[in-house]
Amino acid sequence: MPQATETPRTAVPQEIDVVIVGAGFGGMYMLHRLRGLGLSAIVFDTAGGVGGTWYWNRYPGARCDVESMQYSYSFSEQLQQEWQWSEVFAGQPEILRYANHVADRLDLRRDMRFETRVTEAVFDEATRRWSVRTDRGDAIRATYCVMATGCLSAARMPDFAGLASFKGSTYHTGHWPHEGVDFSGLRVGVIGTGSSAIQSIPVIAAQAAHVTVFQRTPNFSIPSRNGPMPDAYAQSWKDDYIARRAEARASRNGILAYPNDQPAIDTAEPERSAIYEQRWASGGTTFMAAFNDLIFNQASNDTAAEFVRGKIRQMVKDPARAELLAPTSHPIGTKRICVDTDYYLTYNRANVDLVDVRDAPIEAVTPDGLRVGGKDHAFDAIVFATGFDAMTGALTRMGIVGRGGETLAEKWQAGPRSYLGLMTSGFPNLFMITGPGSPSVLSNMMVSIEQHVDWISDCLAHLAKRRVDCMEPSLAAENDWVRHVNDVADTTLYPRAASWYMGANIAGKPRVFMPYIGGVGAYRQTCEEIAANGYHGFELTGPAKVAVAAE
Ligand code: FAD
Ligand code: N01
Repeated sequence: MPQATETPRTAVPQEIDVVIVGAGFGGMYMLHRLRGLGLSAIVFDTAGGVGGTWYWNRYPGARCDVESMQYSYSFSEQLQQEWQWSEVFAGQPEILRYANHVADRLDLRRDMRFETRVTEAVFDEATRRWSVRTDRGDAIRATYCVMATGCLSAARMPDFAGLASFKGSTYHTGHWPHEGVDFSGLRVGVIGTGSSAIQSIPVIAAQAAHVTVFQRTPNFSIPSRNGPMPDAYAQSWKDDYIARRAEARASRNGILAYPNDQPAIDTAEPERSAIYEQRWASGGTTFMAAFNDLIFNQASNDTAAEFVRGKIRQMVKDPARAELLAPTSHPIGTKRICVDTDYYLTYNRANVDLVDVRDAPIEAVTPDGLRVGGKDHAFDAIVFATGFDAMTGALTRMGIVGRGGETLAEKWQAGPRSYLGLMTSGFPNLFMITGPGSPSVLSNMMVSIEQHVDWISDCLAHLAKRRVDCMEPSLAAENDWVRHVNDVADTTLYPRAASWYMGANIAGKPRVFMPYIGGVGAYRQTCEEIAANGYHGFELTGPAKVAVAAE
């Protein structure tokens, strides 16, 4: 994992309009918009460069599961026309190149400071300013803070006994070495069967001498059907970007999924299976759009789950192994659905083993490998594909202190509370990009990021126009929103899974469904109505101390 170094860098100002934490796609676009408003802003990131997720997650096989033509910025016609994607689903190196291209094109880096962790952000009620400190000794006062810290940026390592004693190498998928890892000739243990594991296992297995996968919960995975980007397909998007982007913004998940507005429960066989077959053949996450009731109705969901289990049984030759890989503990789609290239087929390889750790968990890391159910497994390398303290981890780990000295970690002890996933009461002028309580991880994140950045930018312009410089949601508005987020989640099957959406992957984390499942289109409309209504539910106070050039 790259450490913060003492790289020489341009000095950090002592006073600024906006501090942005995070230089992923959220922080990059936020900086661009703030410049357009004439506000001064600085971005800090622990990483050594831009890209966020795509800077850190360099594990073999890392790639997007939203089509490249859709997983890209839409705010600049020039950008979306000039960039050429080489694959239908872009791999991590290409997405990182894209992020760097955008940073170059918009000249973003001069207002960014890398290898710098924000360690503290404290709101001073007397001056109504945020005091922000970093691990490089920076101390900066800002009117506004924007947390572009990412929903999946706080990597999570299980605290296995004996971890430090292991003689081989350990890797977390979310902090992969930049120079890559050569697994040739090595015995590799992989812990986890989430999206990161499902992408990396086939690639590691093709290189390593032997791979043992430790599976606690099998996941549903759909083939990606990735391939080189057909020129005509890319051009069709470029010719029609305005209309298609608008359609994506108004959709449920920010992706053109061509949803079938027909319930599975009312569809008789063989038509139902034929529809699943079609979706399976075209591949990707849009499988879940095969019918309109899959996330609402258990009996409908069972038909989709059984279809995928049937595919697993067809692909995996050893019937016992196929049963182990076939998920039965949660409705399909209620844990993030995975997308793969040859994942299940990899289990037909002679050099791949699967160990079920559901009932006999991993007991310890030993100097030579892992001990499970009293049995020792020897490895040269262990890959932790064990996920993230999702949605709240980056925020609660930071040392954010609001009114009355209350920390965000304290406020969110029983689960995250926000108004629209954009702000939380008691923490004035602190905005979150894709915060808990917004659609965020349930969507094409590019669509959600752009929507939040645009909303925050318009809001800051509004504050300047109104000559106020302090904004905070009322507790009543926040309570109503939290209730609404929960109510909508409870109409679905999502809360039935022990997922990271529910905080279930972190011991002691409260079980609360964190993202907003009302759909990005409906959510956008709500945000726009609230803004048009004078930012209803927010309290706006104070004299203007910032100047805004343009709206
Ligand atoms: P991030 O990209 O996570 O950036 C946040 C940045 O904040 C990080 O660089 C981090 O270092 C920095 N940071 C956090 N805390 C601090 C601190 N205290 N001090 C300084 N810096 C800090 N989404 C999709 O829509 N489609 C996909 O196919 C998809 N694939 C994914 C694959 C992987 C492997 C992962 C992990 C996530 C994927 N996502 C996907 C979600 C992805 O996180 C978003 O799409 C998007 O990249 C998030 O951008 P962001 O700027 O909000 O956050
Ligand atoms: O993390 P995860 P991830 N012993 O939390 C297991 C996005 N993403 O990095 O399910 C044994 O999903 C854990 O088991 P269980 C996407 O949003 C997208 O894979 O808790 N096992 C699980 O199997 C995704 O959802 C892509 O029982 C242990 C795994 O580790 C999110 O990022 C690619 C364990 C963690 O899975 C996170 O995905 C990659 C233990 N002690 C990521 N602790 C795309 O395809 C944990 N596990 C676009």
